[in-house]
Amino acid sequence: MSDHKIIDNHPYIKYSLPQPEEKEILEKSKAFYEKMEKRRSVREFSDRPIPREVIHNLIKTASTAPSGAHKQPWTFCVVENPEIKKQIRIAAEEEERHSYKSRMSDSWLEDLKPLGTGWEKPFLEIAPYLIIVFKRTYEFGEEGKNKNNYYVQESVGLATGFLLAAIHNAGLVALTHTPSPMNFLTKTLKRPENEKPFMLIPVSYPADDCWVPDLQRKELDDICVFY
Ligand code: IYR
Repeated sequence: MSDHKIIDNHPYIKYSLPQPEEKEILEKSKAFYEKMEKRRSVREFSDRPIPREVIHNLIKTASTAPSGAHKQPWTFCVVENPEIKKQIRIAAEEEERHSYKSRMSDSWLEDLKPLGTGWEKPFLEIAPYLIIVFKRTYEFGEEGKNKNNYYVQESVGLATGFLLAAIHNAGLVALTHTPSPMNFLTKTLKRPENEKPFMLIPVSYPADDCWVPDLQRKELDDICVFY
């Protein structure tokens, strides 16, 4: 029996994963939950180096996410050059200083107090890698005929989620940083016109003495409804 076939002129391959027993599915789902429950957004990073190959694996994992019409509308820019990190820090802090001092509402600033955030972003120079996720709103076509991608926000959000899970699974830490506005990243990284910055994610080992806010996650009853 072949494991390839053609349907409507398009190639298909047989999809079959090893099918575990129900007991194993229960154990696996619990073990993965318990692992992910330990993931935290971290703001205290270490400058300990990480091999590039790790970053390759993390990004390949992110790119396994589903996307609208399988267009994979993302680019992951990885910054390891200290000069570029410095430029990014200066530009991000410039925007963030404005935001914290005058653009964000009082209630927003109040909501952020338990997280201990502020306009200063030293981690942008400390973490060995900054992964900047760009969304590709369209692709350049021939003769100037550009092609729109679909569900770009959803697709890139999913890929970023996969990336965060992969980082945590590897034993590293990350922060979903969204300096606002983010357009300076397009210029600094000389990205083409069809790409817009989506999120900036420093990746590292946690600092030796690393602290995070004591936050609780919602209970299942508060987030899930069965019908
Ligand atoms: N972008 C700012 C502010 C900020 C906003 C939210 I909503 C957060 O959950 C955390 C921070 C910053 O990165 O500091």
